[in-house]
Amino acid sequence: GAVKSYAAVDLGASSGRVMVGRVGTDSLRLTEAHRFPNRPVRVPEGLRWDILGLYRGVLDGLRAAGQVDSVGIDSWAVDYGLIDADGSLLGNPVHYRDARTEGIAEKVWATVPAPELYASTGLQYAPFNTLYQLVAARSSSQLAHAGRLLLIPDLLSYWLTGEQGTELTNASTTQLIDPRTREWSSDIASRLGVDLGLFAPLRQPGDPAGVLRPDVLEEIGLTGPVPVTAVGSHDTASAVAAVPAAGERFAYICTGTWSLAGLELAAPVLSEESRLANFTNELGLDGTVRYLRNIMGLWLLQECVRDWGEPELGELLLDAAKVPALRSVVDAGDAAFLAPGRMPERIAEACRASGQPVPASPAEITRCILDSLALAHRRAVQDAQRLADHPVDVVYVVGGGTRNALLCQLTADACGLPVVAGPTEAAALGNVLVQARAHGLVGDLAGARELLVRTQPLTRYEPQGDPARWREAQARLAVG
Ligand code: ADP
Ligand code: LRH
Repeated sequence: GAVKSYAAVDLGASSGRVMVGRVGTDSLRLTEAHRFPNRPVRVPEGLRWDILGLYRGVLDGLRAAGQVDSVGIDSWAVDYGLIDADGSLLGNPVHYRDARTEGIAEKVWATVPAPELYASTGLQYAPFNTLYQLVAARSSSQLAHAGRLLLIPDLLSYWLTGEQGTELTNASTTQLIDPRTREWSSDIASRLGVDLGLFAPLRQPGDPAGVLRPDVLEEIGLTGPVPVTAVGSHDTASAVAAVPAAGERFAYICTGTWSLAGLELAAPVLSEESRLANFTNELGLDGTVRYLRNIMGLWLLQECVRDWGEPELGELLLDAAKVPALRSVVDAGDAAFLAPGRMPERIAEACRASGQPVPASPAEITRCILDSLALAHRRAVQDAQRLADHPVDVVYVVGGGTRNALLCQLTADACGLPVVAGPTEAAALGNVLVQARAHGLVGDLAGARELLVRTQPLTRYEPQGDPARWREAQARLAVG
């Protein structure tokens, strides 16, 4: 049958890439057209995304991708650009690791108590949820001059097409969507002084999102019309869509800058117990809910590697594999690790504070990070099953962390479950599959996942070692 080509723009917090997916009725091949670093910039007023640099990377990538049947865009969640009445971007988008949201949650909870906010929006507490960012910016002159707010993928889509929309999966990370109705939560917005009129109309994954503008086509050397298709524009929504699972008895961990660990459910879990366990209910494809916990993820290692002057990752991981297991662990779910800078010292300090041996060498610190991530994966997978009453037999690991065999094996050991690792570029594949579906090339989510199982290389890790060691390590943190 016919093979179609789709460009997937996937912007992660550490790198952006433009991938090309070639999809036929029984084939799926993904190749990288262009990859570029995503390096935020600290200016006097705070930490900002280099959005123009990213847009340049997208254009370069689309040029390298060549003629495609459609383009889809996904990125990290929660952040946005503000647009004025003339259609121009007002300032550089603020980075979710910026300090402006410190202390804001308490202000919000004084108006809408935290339990009520959770019951209405299903989102875990994270200081960077768009809602808190908007409350933090309430009296800023940029917000006063803004006519429109576009989430990052929607902003890039607007620059490429001239059309504005708000894609649903990413909108669900604003904390302004009700996960039961999958519509705006106007009551929460009005009580907190957020003008929902700032948002462009909601779009569903698979909806058309315009065509590349003539000047864009000219700049990247393509012939129009090239449609842009809304995908699961939250990178984690796209990554979960590309979890190569069958049936329902599975957990997933999307590992990259973050580890997002949890379940795919048919309905949100909004219990008080779930809130206290800090599980979120983000919206996925086809009416699904992504019930998961944010874990600091490989950010911890990225920041250490930056501090150490960028040593070769492969060698560092080989050395870490030789360090004895579980000597010291930190709470990889702790928001204390959110801000950039001084990461090796912060990890050492956390070990000292909980009365454990203090890791010193890069190999020891790396080992501590990987053990701690595996431990946090275990806890999230266990808690999610209990809170959602949804047992699993297998854990799927997708994203950049699948290239870290030690992390995958430790995750299997800690969870006491087999881990199936791959695909590495899950978000881009989920992005491509939604485009292919919109054009009738693949069936439902289950059909798309079958295609992944048939076409993508996957690695299986069986659990090894004594699970009691992980229980003991967990107990150290609970005491510390
Ligand atoms: P994001 O989308 O959040 O930017 P990725 O999914 O691209 O993140 O994952 C990036 C992470 O993948 C890196 O921080 C690194 O830890 C891991 N990684 C990338 N390449 C390798 C490699 N060759 N070996 C081991 N780990 C790797
Ligand atoms: C991962 C991710 C995650 C969000 C965070 C802000 O890239 O989208 O799902 O919580 O970035």
